[in-house]
Amino acid sequence: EALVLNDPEFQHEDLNFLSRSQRYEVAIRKSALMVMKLREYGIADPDEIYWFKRMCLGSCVEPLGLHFSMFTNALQNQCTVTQQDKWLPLTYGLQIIGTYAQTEMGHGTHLRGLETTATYDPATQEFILNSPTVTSIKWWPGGLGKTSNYAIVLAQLYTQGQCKGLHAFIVPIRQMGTHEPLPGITVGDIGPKFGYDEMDNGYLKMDNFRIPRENMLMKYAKVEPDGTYVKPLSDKLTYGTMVFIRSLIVGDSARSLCRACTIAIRYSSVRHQSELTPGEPEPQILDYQTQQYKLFPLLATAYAFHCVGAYMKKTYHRITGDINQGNLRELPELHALSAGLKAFTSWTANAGIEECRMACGGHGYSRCSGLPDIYVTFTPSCTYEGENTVMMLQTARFLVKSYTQVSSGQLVSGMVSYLNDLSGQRIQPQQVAARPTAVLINDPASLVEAYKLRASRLVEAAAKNLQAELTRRKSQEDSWNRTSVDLVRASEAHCHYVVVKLFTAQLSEINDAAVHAVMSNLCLLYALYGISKHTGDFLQAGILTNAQVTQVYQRVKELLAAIRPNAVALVDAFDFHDNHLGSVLGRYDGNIYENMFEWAKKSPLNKTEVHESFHKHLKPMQAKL
Ligand SMILES: Cc1cc2nc3c(=O)[nH]c(=O)nc-3n(C[C@H](O)[C@H](O)[C@H](O)COP(=O)(O)OP(=O)(O)OC[C@H]3O[C@@H](n4cnc5c(N)ncnc54)[C@H](O)[C@@H]3O)c2cc1C
Ligand SMILES: *[C@@H]1O[C@H](CO)[C@@H](O)[C@H](O)[C@H]1NC(C)=O
Ligand SMILES: CC(=O)N[C@H]1CO[C@H](CO)[C@@H](O)[C@@H]1O
Repeated sequence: EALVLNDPEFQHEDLNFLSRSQRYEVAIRKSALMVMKLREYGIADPDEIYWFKRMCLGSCVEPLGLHFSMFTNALQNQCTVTQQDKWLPLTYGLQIIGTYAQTEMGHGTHLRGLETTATYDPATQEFILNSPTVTSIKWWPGGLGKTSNYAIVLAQLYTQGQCKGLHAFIVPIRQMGTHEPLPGITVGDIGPKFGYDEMDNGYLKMDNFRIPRENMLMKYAKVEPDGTYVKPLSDKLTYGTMVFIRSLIVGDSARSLCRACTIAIRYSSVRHQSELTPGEPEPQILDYQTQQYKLFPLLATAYAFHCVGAYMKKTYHRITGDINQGNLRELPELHALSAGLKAFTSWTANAGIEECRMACGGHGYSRCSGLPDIYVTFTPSCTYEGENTVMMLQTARFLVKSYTQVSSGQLVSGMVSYLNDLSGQRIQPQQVAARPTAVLINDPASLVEAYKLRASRLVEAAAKNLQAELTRRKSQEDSWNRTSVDLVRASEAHCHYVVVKLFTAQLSEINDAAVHAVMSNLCLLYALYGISKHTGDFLQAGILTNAQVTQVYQRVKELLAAIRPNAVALVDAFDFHDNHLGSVLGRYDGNIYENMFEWAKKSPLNKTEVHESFHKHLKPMQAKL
């Protein structure tokens, strides 16, 4: 942080008063500078690169982001050694700036529906790339519009008259040196979006554009010079990159929610409004119970997701380690876990950021709060790298499969091992309901049990509904569609259980008694608040009694009061530098009002005392009426 903060070349700029084109330029300038500084300082550790980047770019979205992530990753993982020797040095040296062009105007989720073609011509040993329809135009890839000179293009491979499905090709799109689009290539920016102003998400249309045979990424599948197609040994491994990025999104969800909570909680301790007792001074808005009820469960969620993000990262590295040793046993679980938790955490964080914004009243709507920016930058995480509903359904597929295994007498392992208890009636919801309420609402371990029972009930219900649809002699696909609402619900319950479990497990790693007490309250609040929002599930399955639910509501309110004295310290502990937070409302020093006024003065509308439109339009109107 200090390297960037003390560097005059990285002077913090407020993007809010700039046009899209200017914002793009700022982001490119910072990215270029960042790349040079990384080299200069010799920063190579991935975590250090991550934090250095975040500081350099501030709240900018990184137009080179796809180059460093998906593009480089695809080359590293899907190229032969010869191809790596050719492309990687150019990529590391940024002579090649690349992006990952998969999505088309007509298809994103459904990869088999992609229409771009790569037809092999043995006469010249080239692939001919075409975008045959409007809907086949590549649409959305980050950095494609203006920044990149290369793209990994996903296209349907045709050779010897047969379609061999989707394959990846490395495609030059702009001339080295001049950066002019190559003949046969139409490329540009897709226009303004909900956010991502600095990012040139782009379009790409290819007309009989020829690339050498060697530009197909051939580590797994191959096309020989005569056009013979060689199948990949296993197609399971090509998921690697996606799983990696999804596991990172879990950590991003935590960080974005941490930022939003920092702003809303700090502001709520500075803002005074209304009165509780007539004649008394206005209280801090953080001292209204309803305000605490909005913000503290989110604070608890931010801490919970922080644990989950760390767990995902660790698990990814452990299981990919095994995979590299040839052990694929845990790959399905890793896939299901990363898909489900990506969706669960990003949906929750997305809604939470907006809740934080509204909790800041009118000033939350100003861009000076930083909250609109956090929201629009974060919200596409719910869509890209696997649309969330689709992700939840993938997790559900794994859950149903595990349930079926258990039903047929097999045991399952890992996070779904609770399903083992479903066979032989070993599950008894009464066990939780029978616990003294005073124990239940103060004991995270009992609450983990309750969430576990809820998940197993909902997985079972979804699996049984699916079975019932199937026995009505519907097709597999039709039955799946007609059960998908239940399936998503089951996945959500499973993920919720995983989060409560991981957060609870984290408590035992805290040695300091005072910290332990505070974190226990947060963990209890997370678990109890979740129950209070899903009471139907817990009552319907007989996991909790009516009386217990009443106690849960009561305990949630007590916890709000218990957390209040530490609330500001708990967000300060996230340790966001003011430059990184980019929020007048969330300033560390709390000097909000003076700085809001200074901020507003920077508005370009204030350049002149009288705006020209007064003379052009208002004055003539006044004269005429
Ligand atoms: C900011 C941003 C950056 C992006 N960057 C890139 C990039 O760099 N490279 C790239 O290639 N792409 C990129 N994309 C595209 C992104 O990957 C896709 O938008 C994403 O995969 C979702 O696909 P889609 O748009 O086809 O949504 P759709 O699939 O059309 O989703 C629309 C709705 O249909 C539902 N739906 C779809 N299929 C099913 C199903 N099987 N079952 C139930 N419901 C279903 C979804 O749940 C959703 O509600 C980016 C997108 C954004 C917004
Ligand atoms: C999927 O299910 C819904 C709701 O039951 C139904 O309206 C729809 O027609 C089904 N879709 C297909 C493609 O069968
Ligand atoms: C950008 C700009 O010129 N801002 C001006 C807006 O108006 C205030 C006075 O109200 C000036 O101080 C700012 O410089």
